[in-house]
Amino acid sequence: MALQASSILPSTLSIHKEGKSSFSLKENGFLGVCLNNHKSDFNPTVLRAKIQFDQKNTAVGPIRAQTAATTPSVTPATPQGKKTLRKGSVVITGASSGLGLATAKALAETGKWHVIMACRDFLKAERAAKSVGMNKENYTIMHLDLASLDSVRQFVDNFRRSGRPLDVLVCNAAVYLPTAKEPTFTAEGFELSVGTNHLGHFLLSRLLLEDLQQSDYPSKRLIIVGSITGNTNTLAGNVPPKANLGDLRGLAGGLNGLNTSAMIDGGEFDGAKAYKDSKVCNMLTMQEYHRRFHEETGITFASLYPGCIATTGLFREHIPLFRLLFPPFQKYITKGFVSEEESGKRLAQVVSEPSLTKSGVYWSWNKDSASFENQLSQEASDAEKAKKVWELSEKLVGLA
Ligand code: LMG
Ligand code: NDP
Ligand code: PMR
Repeated sequence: MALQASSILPSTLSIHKEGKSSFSLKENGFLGVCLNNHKSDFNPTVLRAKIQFDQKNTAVGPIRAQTAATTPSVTPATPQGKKTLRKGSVVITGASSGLGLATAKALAETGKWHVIMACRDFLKAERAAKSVGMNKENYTIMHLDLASLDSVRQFVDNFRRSGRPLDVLVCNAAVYLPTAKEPTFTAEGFELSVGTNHLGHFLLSRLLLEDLQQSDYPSKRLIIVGSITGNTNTLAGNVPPKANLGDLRGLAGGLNGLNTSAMIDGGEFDGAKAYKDSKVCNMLTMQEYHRRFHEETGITFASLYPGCIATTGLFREHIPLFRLLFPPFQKYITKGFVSEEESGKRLAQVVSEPSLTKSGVYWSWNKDSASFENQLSQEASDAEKAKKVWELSEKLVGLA
């Protein structure tokens, strides 16, 4: 194992074999290893931009007729006089399979959370919730198709009408189209992977920021699932095709593949690259949220790499040979494999652990499944790029 690992790592990289160090080969497989010593230039205090709530759709603006949060977050009177926290209310996109479902299950079974499963396939979600034994009183399924901005807006309306507070939002859903020869598109004509994974979540989270702010829950969080494969400071992020947003000319052009490229960097369509680029957008967006809104709102913004969950539906479009070999490859060779259940526990920690309230963090876990703050690649922590992605995305989803 060690031989294989070292043979594919650059000679400049030194790895501690055993260890106390958080970057030992064993602890991270060779998954979390940084391939350079890039120090993040991320300084929330210096870089924090002026709060600028959107005029049309977010924070400021007319107070909604129906108010969401009515339950006080702390109910003081128990017989013992102990203060008890009310049930938290968490929206998880793509909770009908894989990581989202496992997270929904982990949170629901604590009895401390009501999970709103925001899914494009209602029946599938219902069957999935039942199949993992979730108790009806701990979840609600609501329709959301991230590949349609109308659907995103409809979801927000429906959610508000439900009268539930929003304490945590988890942007988890994603599509991965590694074998597609030609791009496919969302309802608004954006390339499907970036359109779903990034733009759909961008609009959803921007609209729901107001609801998060109105929540009286003690720890409000917005979590956007990232990935190692978007980070080129890791081995996994160096498997071609590599993520690269370039100068964002394709994104600026609307990713429609007509008068402009379907790829963010303006290049030829490549489904695997489009997915990895979308993950870079997810991680940049989380940091931009942190810079713009953390200080003002107290909301915790976080991203994470939950581990390689090689058995999920994410690989449904890949060739059968890949689907067969990928799990044992990750289990026995890279050692980056995690079960769906374990990954769900990890994301559930980011949702609810009192120790994970730091904002602006990209969480990862070591071989003992202990969380640590990981470092993002240069591109995925580029504040200038984050700002540009934010501004271009605002235009594309109709917020600017
Ligand atoms: C692109 O190709 C496609 O073009 C694109 O369409 C999309 O699919 C994209 O990321 C997805 O991939 C990338 C291509 C180039 O990668 C491959 O073709 C790799 C195929 C291998 C798939 C990995 C999973 C299966 C591994 C099988 C292992 C079997 C063992 C299991 C049982 C163990 C029991 C004990 O990728 C590259 O060029 C890779 C270059 C990166 C680094 C160097 C590669 C050396 C790899 C050595 C590591 C370990 C050995 C594993 C064996 C690999 C066999 C192919
Ligand atoms: P799955 O395919 O199992 O889950 C993805 C979920 O997203 C499904 O519930 C799917 O719905 C939903 N979804 C897809 N398109 C839409 C849409 N248009 N509208 C609403 N929901 C949609 O994959 P994973 O659980 O593996 O992926 C979850 C997250 O984890 C993703 O963000 C992925 O990038 C990330 N991740 C995964 C890793 C892995 O190794 N698997 C590693 C690192 C990160 P449906 O059930 O209807 O298809
Ligand atoms: Mg990768 C060093 C360890 C490591 C880890 C943690 C992953 C995670 N991968 C690693 C290594 C390698 N992978 C190596 C050495 C290869 C070449 C053989 C390799 C190949 C590979 C392919 C072809 N890996 C892949 C693919 C995919 O199609 C997956 C992908 O890129 O989807 C975008 C994938 C993944 N590897 C991972 C993880 C987590 C994925 C799933 C992608 C994601 O969810 O972001």
